[in-house]
Amino acid sequence: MFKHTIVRTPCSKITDGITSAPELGQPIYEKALEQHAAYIEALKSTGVDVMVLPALEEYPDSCFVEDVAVLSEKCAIITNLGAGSRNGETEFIIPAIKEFYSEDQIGYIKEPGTLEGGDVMKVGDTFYVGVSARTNEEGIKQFAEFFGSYGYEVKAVPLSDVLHLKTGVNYIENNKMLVSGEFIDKPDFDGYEKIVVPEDEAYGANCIWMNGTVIVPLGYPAVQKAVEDAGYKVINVDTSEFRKIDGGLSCLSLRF
Ligand code: CIR
Repeated sequence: MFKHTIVRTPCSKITDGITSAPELGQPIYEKALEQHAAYIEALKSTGVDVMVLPALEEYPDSCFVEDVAVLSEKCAIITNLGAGSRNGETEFIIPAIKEFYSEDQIGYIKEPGTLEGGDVMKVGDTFYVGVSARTNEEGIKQFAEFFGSYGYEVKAVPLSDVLHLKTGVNYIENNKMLVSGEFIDKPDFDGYEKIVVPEDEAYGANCIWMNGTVIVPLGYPAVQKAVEDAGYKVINVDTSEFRKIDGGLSCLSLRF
């Protein structure tokens, strides 16, 4: 069960966030703020507290706080972002992490290693880590050394078609996973009960399990039905403005 979450308020420069889909247009800042506020309420309704960090105007993508750290029951790691323009974001998460973890429980990914939290999917005591355009082998090696020393297992999963691992595969507990695109047939996930997300709802694969409830992005009816049929209570949050810059539900928080 999760007790805590950390989020960061979107900044007005969110309009300049990195995107692979410029055809969707720029996010509308005011709407992003409204959607972010609704996201916070959805998190709270699942029984967690929410630490809300202030906007960082110099970093357009800084509301995607999932990428700057990976948190677990026993330890935490501060990442080293593969996206150059986002690189300075990590220093602003450290004080927040230190409120929950002692100095010796915190590790750091260092150059030439890169790793982004969106590439890390926790399944019990196992971490699957995507080898992506943002996360390299050296980053995963450092990650595995650190989390390995706390008894966690780390498995690398190469990916090619999407930004991050969790863009296309998300664990919703009870041995169930939402999978889309290149992850549908990946042998790494053979032992799990796969909920296959149709191609036209691929963005909807990025759902988050929160203490028995699954938060599903608004507007993905096939995903929603599949998650409900799997026995979960569903809450919807509209993420249309974050989608325009490749962000989804998981990217917007750290959950631990
Ligand atoms: C980026 O390209 O870094 C942002 N525009 C989107 C980050 C999404 N984060 C995530 O999937 N964890």
